[in-house]
Amino acid sequence: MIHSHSSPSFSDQRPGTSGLRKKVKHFQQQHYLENFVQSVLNVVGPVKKMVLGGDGRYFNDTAIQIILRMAAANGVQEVIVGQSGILSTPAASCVIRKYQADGGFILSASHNPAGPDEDFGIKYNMGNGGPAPEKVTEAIYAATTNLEHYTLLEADDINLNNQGTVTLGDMQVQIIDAVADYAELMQSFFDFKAIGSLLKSDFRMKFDAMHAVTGPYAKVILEDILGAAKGTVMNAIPLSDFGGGHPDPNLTYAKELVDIMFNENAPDFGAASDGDGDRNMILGNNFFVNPSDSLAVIAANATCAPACADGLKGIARSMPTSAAVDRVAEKLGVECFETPTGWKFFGNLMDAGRVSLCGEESFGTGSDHVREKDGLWAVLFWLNILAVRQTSVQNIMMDHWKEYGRNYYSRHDYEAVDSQAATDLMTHLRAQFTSLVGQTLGRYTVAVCDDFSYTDPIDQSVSTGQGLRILFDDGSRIVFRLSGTGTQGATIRIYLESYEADASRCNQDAQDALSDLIDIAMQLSQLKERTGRTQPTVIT
Ligand code: VG1
Ligand code: CO
Repeated sequence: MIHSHSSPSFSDQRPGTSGLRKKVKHFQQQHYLENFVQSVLNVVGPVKKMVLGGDGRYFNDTAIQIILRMAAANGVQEVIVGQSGILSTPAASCVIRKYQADGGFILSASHNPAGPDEDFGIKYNMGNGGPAPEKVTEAIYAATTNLEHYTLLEADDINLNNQGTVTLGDMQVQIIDAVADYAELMQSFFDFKAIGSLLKSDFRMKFDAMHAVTGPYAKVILEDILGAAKGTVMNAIPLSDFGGGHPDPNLTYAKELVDIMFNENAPDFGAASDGDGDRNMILGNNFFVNPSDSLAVIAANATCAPACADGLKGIARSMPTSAAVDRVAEKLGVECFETPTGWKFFGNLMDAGRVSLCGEESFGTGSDHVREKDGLWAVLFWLNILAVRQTSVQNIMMDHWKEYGRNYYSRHDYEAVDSQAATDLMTHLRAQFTSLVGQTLGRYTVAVCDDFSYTDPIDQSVSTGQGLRILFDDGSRIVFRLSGTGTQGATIRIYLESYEADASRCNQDAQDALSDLIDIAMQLSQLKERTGRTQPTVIT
């Protein structure tokens, strides 16, 4: 029986950079999840066929059953669910596209910790497999603030542990293998024969799944299909609290892997992915590849992968991502786009056939094989390059800098700072913009200061307020942004970049090379005084 419930409507359901993220306890408030889901269905509907899955974090099971009952009450005819309710974000994108669904719900708070006292998240992806664009998320937000009722089918939970088709009211629920379609797509993209030979040679690799969703995907693809040694994938069993960890593949939170890779007897290649499987970190033997450089290396070596044998259509990067890839695009003679932060801004460019490779400095890389960034895909791309070039990760990076010069790059994150202090810091920076232009700070002269805004070249939609930029006349820059994915206080991100053309000066430590810019950023923002912080929480 279908029941209509009145909903109190909520004022805090505006999706951020990637969906709605809140503490689990917040999501557990009566009607909270339902209010959001009904608003989505009202805005994007009618949805006939949809995909549903999540990263397996705490509350995934409960949320899936609620969404299924709501889908059944809202005229959805078929839902494709990953077995046990699991789908990595890139796999969900793959499945939406493959089965030509109208869209899908992805349940994840990505790299944020999980558990009863931690984070949960939900987002809606469109029929192209990509995150809903800003105009849709804004319409959803408007709907959440004045929803009056939602409908739900009264029914028992359904068992999602076995593959097959079951019915819920008039709706079909197809439970699929969460890994198979994605693994097939990877096989069609890369040279599995070459990668397999590499992995079966004396080449050693470690992949850290961080007890999150990529465990089963990595085991099947790396160990079962490609023949990497058993145990190559560590922390492979997904846990609802990610083992108490912070599933963010960076030098701070992927410490276990970092310790293995920065060691005397380190393997040749190390990689990690995040909670929902869309991020990647690439490490060599005692060597870290900055994500912006990783994007540039993939672009420069793209033809190593059979799917890119004919070259790239074009490249896009988010604004804070370093311009290393721009140099590659220029050399290749392809278009290069600079978009705001968040994968939703790449969808139109990919759909229009303008770009085939996209990336963000936040450990996100992907292509038009799906419409999400894709962690394992990036790892396989590196393996494919290593298999073709038969040299080390470090050598590949050094060769790249020799050819293109190096964009020294770092991001400093100050997590969970007081929200008011963070807003005031941004206001303080903005207030200096006019007087800063033309000023010389140490060896840098300010050329432009602005608040980044973007006009989508395909549909002309405009996004403003995407980050404060201080651009120097030699191409160096400092960018300040407030995170749109955190759930506690505010996170201030400072992005620092400078360019070095001289190959003999490309081997410095990034923090040393950027130390003057770091000082300037501290002075201009008064960060220490305003937040009481003396050190970043995470340095990339
Ligand atoms: C962060 C990253 C951004 C990324 C987003 C979602 O956003 O900076 O590049 O697209 O997370 O990634 P923000 O607003 O906190 O800076 V995922 O893997 O969390 O969904
Ligand atoms: Co993620």
